[in-house]
Amino acid sequence: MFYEYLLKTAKAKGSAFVVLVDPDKVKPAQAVKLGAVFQKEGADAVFLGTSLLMSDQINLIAKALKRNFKRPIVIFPGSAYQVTKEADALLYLSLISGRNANLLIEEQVKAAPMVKRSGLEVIPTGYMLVESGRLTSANYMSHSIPIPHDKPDIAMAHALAARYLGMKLIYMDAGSGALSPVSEKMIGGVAKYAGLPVVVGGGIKDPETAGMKARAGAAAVVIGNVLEGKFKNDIIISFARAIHYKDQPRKH
Ligand code: 1GP
Repeated sequence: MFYEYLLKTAKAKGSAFVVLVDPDKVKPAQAVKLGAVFQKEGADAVFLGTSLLMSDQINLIAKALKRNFKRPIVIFPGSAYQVTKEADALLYLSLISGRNANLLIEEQVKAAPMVKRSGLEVIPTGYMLVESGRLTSANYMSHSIPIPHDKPDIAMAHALAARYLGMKLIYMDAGSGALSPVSEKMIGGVAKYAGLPVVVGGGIKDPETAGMKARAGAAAVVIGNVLEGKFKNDIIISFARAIHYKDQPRKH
């Protein structure tokens, strides 16, 4: 199960390294090759999804990825249209930082029967958008105001409310291509205060920054934009090393 796997991986390696694949930005043949690179260079999971799905190939991409990638493929959906049974699990997101009823509950209602039929593992996830220095697709598409980046208390209260509502995971997202990622102070504050595993993503552009987010207390660090178009082995491996900060090779 993905949830237990995530907790175990974070405990053993420091944090899990997740690659975000936008199903609109790769072709199935390329996804087959990417799966091999992710598998070889130490990605712990793939998140598959986007704010606005333009194509209808999410099934094909999930299928293609799993030809070579043997770790979890998890749907990170922008809407109810992004459910595919080809994946292993689904982040059942509720946009708790917003007050848009559509993304708090309506998309979830539309998706529920489909999700039940899919047999996917469902992870109830409190999804928070955090101000990032620019208008991101996630902000625009969600019609919501992000949490101010320098107000960890607001994020902490949201995360605790999510826990009391029964959610199992917090996703703190500055949005894809964010100018500045979520701060370490906010990550650490939320993880401690809510006592839930925290996934962090959005605008993390280099391994050093990724390592800092991992050490701040993130259970998983998500890297998307910066890898797109250059899914090269050496870049992937340096992100993996930085995020797996507990898992360093022993010195002789
Ligand atoms: C966005 O958290 C993800 O939802 C990843 O963001 O594409 O900026 O890495 P990037």
